[in-house]
Amino acid sequence: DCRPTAKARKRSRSPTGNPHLAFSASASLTEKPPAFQQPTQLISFSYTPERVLEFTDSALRYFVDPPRNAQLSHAYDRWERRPEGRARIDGLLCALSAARAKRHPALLAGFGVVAWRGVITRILTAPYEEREGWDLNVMYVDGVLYFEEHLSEARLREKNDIEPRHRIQTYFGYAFESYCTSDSPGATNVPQTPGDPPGWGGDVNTNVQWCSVVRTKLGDTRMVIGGEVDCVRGKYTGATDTFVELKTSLVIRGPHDEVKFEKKLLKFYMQSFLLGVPEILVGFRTPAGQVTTTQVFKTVEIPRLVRGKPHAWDPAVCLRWGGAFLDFLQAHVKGRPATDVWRVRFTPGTGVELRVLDAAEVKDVVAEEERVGFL
Ligand code: 0WD
Ligand code: CA
Repeated sequence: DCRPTAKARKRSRSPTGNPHLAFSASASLTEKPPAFQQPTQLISFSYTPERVLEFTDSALRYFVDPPRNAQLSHAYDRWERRPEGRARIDGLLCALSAARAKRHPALLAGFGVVAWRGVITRILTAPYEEREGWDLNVMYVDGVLYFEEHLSEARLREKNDIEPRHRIQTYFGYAFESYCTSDSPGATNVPQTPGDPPGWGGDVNTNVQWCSVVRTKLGDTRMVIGGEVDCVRGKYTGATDTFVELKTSLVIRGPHDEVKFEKKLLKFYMQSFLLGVPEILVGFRTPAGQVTTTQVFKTVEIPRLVRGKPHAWDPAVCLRWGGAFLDFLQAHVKGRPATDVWRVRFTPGTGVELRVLDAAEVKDVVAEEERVGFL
């Protein structure tokens, strides 16, 4: 049992007096990590080009082999870009009520956590995160923890004002998705606009997304997790076993790059593992955005690739931390009014701190929610 004892919790107050969970509290390496149950899909949905959520698979894409030496800067000037906002949980909640109406209610009972996959990825990879801190809003209603990313106004501005040099790198990832997917199974991509290169799957509109909502379990905690799925291989059956995640990464030129890539694999691994995505295709690109090679990674085999190396990571550490994190939250929010909104702040290398938001801060959260609508 890696839960901190009541005594340990009392001791682990930060200088601010807020409850605090340090990595060291979940660090016992001999303990068996909590089990993670194979995810099964509850429902899927699509965001249209106008960013309208609909319960169809209109945004579902099918995998095709990308052309050789694909150029990822293509059609950058035609990118329909969604402004950076906060990833609100509304869409997921909407999908959850649709699933409730459609599916057997027993499938949806007894949940302890509802969150977007990206949030759970951040939580589980925190023990290895060296640079980027994050904040979450947490609500606890009828025994369920709802997590939502919180970006400060400053972080939001930062994300919207990113340098063109960095913005195009983000675009490279979307362009790779265009080359690797088509809108019907088995179809090859036929260029639509004069000047499009062979295999171009259509211009990038980042409003469009296909999302899958799954049920799973970490230790004793049942979870509902939603996330974007890039495409499926072959036919779509409603199971997660044909899902494919697409990534781009800089070509590996030496041992230093290799270490960087292998550290990055933790995020690739965890992100795909959480939705039950079995396969990740990485396009290795030059700094100017030309794909030189592609490589398929089987998600379950990734941890073995880094095992024993000096910069190795271990998924067991992440799961143990995840279990301790959920226990910590539940211990502190249980019995408190459902109207309370909590803020979790993660500091790299240290751990997390929990505090309850004051009335003005809660008002801000609600106002943001109304301003941004579905994201
Ligand atoms: O607007 C925002 N700040 C964010 C919105 C941040 C993170 C997610 N989201 C949205 C997603 O668009 C989706 O509708 O929340 C929903 C759930 O996403 P998720 O699957 O939980 O997100 P995550 O695992 O963090 O990222 C999955 C994909 C990314 O793929 P790569 O291969 O880069 O990991 O979602 C996309 C991206 O394609 N994505 C975004 N698209 C537009 N704006 C953003 C963003 N800020 N973040 C991730
Ligand atoms: Ca992707």
